[in-house]
Amino acid sequence: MITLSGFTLSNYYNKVKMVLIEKGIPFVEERCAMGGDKTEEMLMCSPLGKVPYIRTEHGSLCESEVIVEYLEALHPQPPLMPADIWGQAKVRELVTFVELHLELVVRELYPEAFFGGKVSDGNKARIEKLLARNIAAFQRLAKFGPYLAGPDFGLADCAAYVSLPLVALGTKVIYGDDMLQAAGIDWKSYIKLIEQRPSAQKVTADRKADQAASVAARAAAAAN
Ligand SMILES: N[C@@H](CCC(=O)N[C@@H](CS)C(=O)NCC(=O)O)C(=O)O
Repeated sequence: MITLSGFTLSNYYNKVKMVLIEKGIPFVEERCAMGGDKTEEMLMCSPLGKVPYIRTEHGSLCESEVIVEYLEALHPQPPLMPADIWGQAKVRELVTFVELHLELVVRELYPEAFFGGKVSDGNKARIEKLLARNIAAFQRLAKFGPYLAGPDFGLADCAAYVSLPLVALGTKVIYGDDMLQAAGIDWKSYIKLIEQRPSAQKVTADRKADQAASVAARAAAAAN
């Protein structure tokens, strides 16, 4: 049985969870606290102390894209990658744009956008410029036809479903403008389409439940 470790606020954790559900692979979740101690046991599984990682009968594996490609190879049905090698490469290209050129860039805004921290004005200006360029590039590649890579749902959609809303929300909070929407990317309709899938409904419901529980726990701690 595969154990998925991490927390449901993590987009990368939710991407892997969505793939496990899509493929009907049995798994158990092992929640670790966000910002919790990076124990030696965790670092043995994920040397950068990042989530998600999985534990399997063979050992542990980290990096979400590595994990989902492993799952795809292990359980080819139902396929979340095109059958042809070119199609597979195009999916990887899209995932790289979503994660490396969009999410990883906007991630620098999260401390202020979502966690009550501060991002310097200089960094905000630098990130805005870079994002504008990267969003335009992503727009050239993304098909939305209706799925990210074309007519079939797949791994690119699992990556986009969990990360595009963060790009939109992060930029909206920091710059007052959802940069995806401003560029003409109708990401909300796309997310609605993906949300028809039970896998997306499940990861979102679990994330919201955990968020509500942590808000309640903080309120209770503040009241004491
Ligand atoms: N490239 C990694 C990124 C994972 C990642 O950034 N995870 C975040 C949560 S979304 C994390 O563990 N952050 C904690 C930390 O960096 O200490 C992947 O795809 O798995």
